[in-house]
Amino acid sequence: MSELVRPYGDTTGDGMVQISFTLPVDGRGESARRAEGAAAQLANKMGLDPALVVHTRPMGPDFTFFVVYGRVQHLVNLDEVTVVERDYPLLSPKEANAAIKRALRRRLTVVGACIGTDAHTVGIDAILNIKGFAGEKGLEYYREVKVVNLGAQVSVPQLVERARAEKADAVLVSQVVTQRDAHLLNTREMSAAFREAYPADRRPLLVVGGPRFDESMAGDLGVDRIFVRGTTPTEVASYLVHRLAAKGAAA
Ligand code: B12
Repeated sequence: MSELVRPYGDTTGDGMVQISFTLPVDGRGESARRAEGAAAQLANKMGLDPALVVHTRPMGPDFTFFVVYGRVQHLVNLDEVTVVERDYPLLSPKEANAAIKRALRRRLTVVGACIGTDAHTVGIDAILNIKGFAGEKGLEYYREVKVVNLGAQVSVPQLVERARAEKADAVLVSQVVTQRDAHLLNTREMSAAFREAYPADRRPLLVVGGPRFDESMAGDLGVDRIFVRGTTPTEVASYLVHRLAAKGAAA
């Protein structure tokens, strides 16, 4: 039997949800009621019934931000939920270092960057910098990992060139800004450039990360793995060891 659940607001299974959005309408003074009517209409069309406009905030004369609370009839079938499972074991830094030493007999080189115009370096630094994230040390802490962190706003040609110069085993790219699908466009450009620049069996492992990626899109974007919000350095190090140490051992 499939497992069905409904959203919950006041009482279990009441179907209540809260959404927020902006409309290009004037929400000030005399125009406020019409703006709220517009928000309620949109929410109704999205299937919220009743739809209660609980917050309205005009932003200048041209835009208004709304929060709407309302009931949906939809059910969630938990049996139909698909997620990308972690298919490798989590290793401590000591275990990861030992596996790299055993399999590669040299240090594993990682080149990281934020590409395009993206200047959000906190995410990639959380993974790479020694101070790490969520109580875990970053990859710089790993004795057998050489980290080259190129920082922000790196162009794809610069990234490819540096990856070649460093003989990178893995290239780690961060994309936080998603406006006009910049994260998808930049990632596709990056993966195409690496495919162009390297023979298939010599290409470094391509890893991208950022809070708004869909983990299931790796194949579509031409990368080996996508990491999303909340990723910790241990997960990334363990994945790299899993992929690269296995490859090194086979070579
Ligand atoms: C800090 C910040 C800034 C700082 C960045 C400073 C810096 N050195 O990084 C400054 C002030 C410079 C900034 C500027 C801008 N920002 Co800003 N910024 C933020 C903010 C508040 C936090 C981001 C952050 O640091 N998160 C913490 C880190 C740890 O989380 P993370 O990035 O998700 O990383 C984790 C995972 O995603 C993953 N991960 C990330 N990258 C990678 C890479 C790899 C390889 C791996 C394995 C994992 C991984 O691991 C990390 C740890 O778990 C967010 C809003 C928010 N609350 O998220 C907006 C936000 C990202 N910014 C935004 C915007 C719009 C901008 C500007 C365009 C604003 C403007 N008009 O000027 C500019 C753009 C500048 C540019 N050229 O990129 C928007 C983006 C909207 C969108 N849809 O794209 C956001 C969402 C705010 C918003 N709600 O509007 N910003």
